[in-house]
Amino acid sequence: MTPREFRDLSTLTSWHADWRGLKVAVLGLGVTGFAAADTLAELGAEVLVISASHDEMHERLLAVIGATFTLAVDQQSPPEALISFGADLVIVSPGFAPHHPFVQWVEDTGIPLWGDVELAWRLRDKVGTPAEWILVTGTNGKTTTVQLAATMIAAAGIRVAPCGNIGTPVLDAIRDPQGFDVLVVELSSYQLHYLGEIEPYSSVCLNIADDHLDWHGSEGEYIRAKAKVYANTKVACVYNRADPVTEQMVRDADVTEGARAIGFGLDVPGPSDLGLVNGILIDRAFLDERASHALEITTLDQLVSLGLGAGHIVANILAASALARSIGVEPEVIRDSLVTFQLDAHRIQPVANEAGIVWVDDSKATNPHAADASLKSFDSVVWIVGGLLKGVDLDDLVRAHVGRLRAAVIIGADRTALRAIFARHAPTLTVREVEENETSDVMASAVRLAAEHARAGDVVLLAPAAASMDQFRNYAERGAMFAAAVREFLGGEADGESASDDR
Ligand code: UMA
Repeated sequence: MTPREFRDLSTLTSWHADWRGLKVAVLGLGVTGFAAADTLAELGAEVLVISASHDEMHERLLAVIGATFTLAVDQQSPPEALISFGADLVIVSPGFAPHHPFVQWVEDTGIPLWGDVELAWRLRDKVGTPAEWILVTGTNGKTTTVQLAATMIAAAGIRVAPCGNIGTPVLDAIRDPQGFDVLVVELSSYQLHYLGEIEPYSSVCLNIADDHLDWHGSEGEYIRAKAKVYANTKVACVYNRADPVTEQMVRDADVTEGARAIGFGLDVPGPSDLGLVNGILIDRAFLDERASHALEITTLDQLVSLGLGAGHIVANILAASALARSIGVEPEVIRDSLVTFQLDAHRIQPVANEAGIVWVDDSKATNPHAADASLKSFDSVVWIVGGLLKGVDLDDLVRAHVGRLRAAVIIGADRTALRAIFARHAPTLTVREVEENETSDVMASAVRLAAEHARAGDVVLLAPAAASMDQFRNYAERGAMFAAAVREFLGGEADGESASDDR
């Protein structure tokens, strides 16, 4: 077979380039796939969208914008529609793993394959001067840090949009009619895997722990993907002093000449760092006399009074401050912006406080690293745990926290592994299980079992260390069902307002 000749895509680096007639296959019809198809159709490309699921609204809209849709429920091999389309380019949604048969076929065939973030980077000059991009990744705390950084930057009067894995595709942000000065882009390891060459203004990898090993195939691949966040950074590569892997990533990164490495952490900062001294959050990076001076951002007392005092949240605030400082936001502006900042729901959120027992929804703790931060915040815990473990091991987590556990309640699919882990590291602990087939009322049963063991002074903590999709639509639904079950169980007396915010 003669190898196919592909169209030269090297000139397609601008919204104003000629994209007309380009044949583009888009894999996936979720928010990413639709944003990609919509953008490319607007640019005059010929678009074919292929996806396993069938969202009627998106499918109808595809017809309106003139794109073609093929439903491919069987994903063992590429559909005929994709093979015969003769694509010049394929845009892949982040949910498609690298070993997915369609992705493999595209790579074997040699068709250029981009993620949506690379496409957005090429098209970022649609409106006025392109925005600077600040990139945020890490195993945990990405969304909170993106929201914090965007809040701090907006408080300085800069037009800024949070986007990416947080929920708004970057392609939607770059097509905003007014345009932005800065985009704070949350990138998942999936998006980073498919990322081509981009030049961020500043970037951070908050932390690294095992997650998504099924998707990436190995820990090494996961870390390699995350490390791409620092490539070509122009101003500040922000890393976590408590996580040497992130520092090594910065050392190994090929950055733009002049970019600086900036550490953040809960300990005393050195020059070029942000950190804590005697309960004060300090910047020793973004001032000329950093060898001898420091700038005060805020105090731990103030953060505690705002409900932002948990260690991992303070670390996120320091990382976000480093990003905001890198773009020139003043420390006082950062401090003031925190006063109105609210953490999203399902992130270590107290939902009830009754008879001395605090019920806390940290459904967002979808991996052991997040559950570790959550468990660390409390002394005596009845722990609701389990779901889809994503190939990740919970041995260390259980071993580390057995001392603070009053009891554990197992939910979700991957229970055999969990049972064995508790037997190994906590043989005397009371471990209860919600029956696996009890899918309609998992949380009602979990709450009832937890209440049997919780005593005054305890926290009943939903921090499952696992993904939710075996029993719930997503972590938000899991958290909402937990909160509803708690209220139901407590007889409708407790509500979010009356909940204690002690962490
Ligand atoms: N699909 C297939 N085959 C596959 C995978 C997906 O056909 O093997 C199809 C589905 O049928 C569906 C579409 O692709 O039609 C879904 O695409 P997607 O899974 O890439 O999801 P999107 O709706 O495009 O949302 C994605 C991110 N989802 C994932 O990475 C799984 C969203 O992050 C992100 O907000 C959005 O892009 C905008 O950037 C969600 C997430 O769970 C919140 N992220 C993971 C995490 O945070 O841990 C990585």
